Amino acid sequence: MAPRSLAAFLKAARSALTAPASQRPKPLTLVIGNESADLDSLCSAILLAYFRSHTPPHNASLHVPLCNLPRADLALRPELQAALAGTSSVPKLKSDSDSTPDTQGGVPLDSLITLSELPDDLVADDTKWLLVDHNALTGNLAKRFQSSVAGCIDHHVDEGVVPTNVYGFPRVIETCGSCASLVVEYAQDAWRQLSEQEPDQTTDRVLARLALAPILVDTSSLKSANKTTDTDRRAAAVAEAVLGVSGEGKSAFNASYETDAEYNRSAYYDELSRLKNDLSTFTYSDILRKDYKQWTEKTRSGGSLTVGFSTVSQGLGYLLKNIGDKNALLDGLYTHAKERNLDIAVIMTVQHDEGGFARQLLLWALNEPAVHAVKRFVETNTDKLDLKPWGDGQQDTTASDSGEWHTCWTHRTEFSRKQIAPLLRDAMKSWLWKTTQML
Ligand SMILES: [Mn+2]
Repeated sequence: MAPRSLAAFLKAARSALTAPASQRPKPLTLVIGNESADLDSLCSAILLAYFRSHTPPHNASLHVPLCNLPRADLALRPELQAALAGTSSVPKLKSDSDSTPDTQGGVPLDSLITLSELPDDLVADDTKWLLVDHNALTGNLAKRFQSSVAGCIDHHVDEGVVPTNVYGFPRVIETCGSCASLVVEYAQDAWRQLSEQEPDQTTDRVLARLALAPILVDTSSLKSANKTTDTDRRAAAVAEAVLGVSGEGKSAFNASYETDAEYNRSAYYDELSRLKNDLSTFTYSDILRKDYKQWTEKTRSGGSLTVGFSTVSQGLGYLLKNIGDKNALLDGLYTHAKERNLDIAVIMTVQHDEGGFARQLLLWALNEPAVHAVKRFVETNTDKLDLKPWGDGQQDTTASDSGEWHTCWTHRTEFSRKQIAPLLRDAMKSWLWKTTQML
């Protein structure tokens, strides 16, 4: 049986992954979130790996929760440190060398397992992959391990690549605010049985906070009408029942948990939001890769366009005031795009204070085909998204003279990357398809 404490579980999982090839479990099961490596992805992967490792018959193999980021990028996520702390008191930001678990059962950031620990000699045939918070591997992982994807639990548009009916693996794709809610729903029976057979209130409190962190952040503390679903409410109730907070979910658990006097939903949400939205110590390079996703659309004849989306938890006004001026922003975005060979670079912002809640969309098409695809996106979606030029238009260039184009809009606030990325990818595909027809 896998260790009950989260610290010991993560240690065992790391040992399984980093053991010499001959001693590694075969197949090795990995659970991974999407490449933005946001709270939802990271917490969902840890929770699903933990519960499956403790549930018959899956506990026959220890599941490794893999954070979809290089180790150095953990430091860009203070909100994750808070979610892992197992307590509501302001978390200490521990240094990388300090891996002593604290007495609350929480774990430090550096106890997590990242892409930096993924062995180069690990081959697809010796692995099974369970995806959370996405349903298609991306980038290098897709090239190496796509053939071994066995299941998913996700709340994005189905890309149709996760096989159906792989024995023993879920294939759940449902709309809801947070993927962590789907994980809690999937795992709650296992959690209840575990809590009865091997009671450990300290660990269960850490797990409950890990579940609540993304659920609250992704649904604005269950208050966002267009994001929150019944699944989110039920999952939050289950996790809060574990914290002994009375509510409808208490009946889901027979175990009687003591009330965690330190937990307060709105205080926890406020603290996570504050940490997530405080970008003041970061550079543009940090901010653009903190919550980042990239896709390539291809045609059979060899045409391809790559887009990268950086989601930023503050508005453009905040960035220009606190991080660097317009030239610094455009320089930062250009460097970010060139390092990743992007044809289109996108920044999506969330503005909270100055001028009220709003979202901005900065699009930069870096070459002629990209300009065509972006124009197509704008023509098709201006009404739907209610695109309006942002500010005084000084971020904009004209397309025709330079073979590139950047411009900035505000748009309807109910559209996030989850909706806008598929629309832009459709425009890219449609342009690629049209040019193929012309050849
Ligand atoms: Mn998500």
